[in-house]
Amino acid sequence: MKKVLLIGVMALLLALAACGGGPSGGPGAAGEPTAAAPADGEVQLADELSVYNWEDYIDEQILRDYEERYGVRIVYDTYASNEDLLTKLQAGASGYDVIFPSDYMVSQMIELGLLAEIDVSAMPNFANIGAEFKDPPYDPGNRFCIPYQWGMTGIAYRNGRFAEPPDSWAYLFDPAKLAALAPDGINVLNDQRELLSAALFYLGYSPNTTDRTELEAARDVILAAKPYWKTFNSEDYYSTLMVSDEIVLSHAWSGDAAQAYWATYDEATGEGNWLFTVPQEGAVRYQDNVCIPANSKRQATAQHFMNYLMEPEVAAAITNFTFYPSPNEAAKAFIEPDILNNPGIYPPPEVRAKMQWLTDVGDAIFIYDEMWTAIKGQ
Ligand code: N2P
Repeated sequence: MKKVLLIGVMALLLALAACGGGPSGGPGAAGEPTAAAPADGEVQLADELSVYNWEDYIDEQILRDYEERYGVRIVYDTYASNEDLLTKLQAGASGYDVIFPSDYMVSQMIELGLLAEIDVSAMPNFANIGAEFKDPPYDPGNRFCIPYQWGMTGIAYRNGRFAEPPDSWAYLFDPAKLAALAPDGINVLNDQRELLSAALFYLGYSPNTTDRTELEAARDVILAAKPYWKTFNSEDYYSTLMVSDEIVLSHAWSGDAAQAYWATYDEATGEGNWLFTVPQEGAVRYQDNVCIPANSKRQATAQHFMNYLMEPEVAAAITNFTFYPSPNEAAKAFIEPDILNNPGIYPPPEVRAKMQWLTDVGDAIFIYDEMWTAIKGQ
């Protein structure tokens, strides 16, 4: 006991000594070393890098490997939605060096001057990214971001509970269907663009509409269905609601649904408890990205880390853990064949054809915000 205490005191003293007496610690405190200019093609790495990602979106061992290889300590934190990320960045000195916004949010952030320019020509592993994922409309020329992973939004449902796959948004919005399901539990994503777009698809409108009347109709469909929903959760729903059998149906991101499938996989039956379907009315397809906030003080280290994420084995390890498809062509050789051949993870062309990207809706975002406040407030 005494020994433990003593070690504790010593650690505290060492920590204080390291602080040098001044205010320190926390992300963003120290920048990159500037004293000695790095040799050609080499980067002087900072001691620390602050990485801010979606919940359950990387195997944290990948971060530990980077720390070990390069001696950079990674401070890791997670968020639940693009809007939460935006709010953090807009609040000013977040201290984050690496962030993972989706397509439409990248455009919004570029517009708001929140992202630092990157230089993909200084990232040799950018060559591993498939042509289809480069130079996206939301970031022409990849001036700000590299693609990370992509996926689909649809409906996850309990295996054995439905006679037919619930492949319509009616399973989230039609009170006639909801009455029978509600006692067993329904979850929706706590995400304004995602939930409004599900209602917009259901009504036959564009998920990127800027028309107030259409958005009000989507809001009303959501408000009518809300009493039947148990939870709004896009953060840990796969583990706390799906795997633990608290619900039978969830508005879901494809990889999270696949994680629930494998977490409940039963060797004896050869099946998991959760399946995933893309509603026939259409659904969102997203591409998430790796970018650097404009006020990051460790941009060279952040770029070095981004290049690491695009190593074929690293990108494959990310997909093998998250079950989201990788835009990294060279990673395919290292991705589990069960994942590559799973149409719920890598959708076939006819499913892809039904899917749309969310785009920046410009000033109409204020109408979206207003609808969301009405939805969450009641
Ligand atoms: C993973 C979150 C996926 C991000 N839990 C959806 N854009």
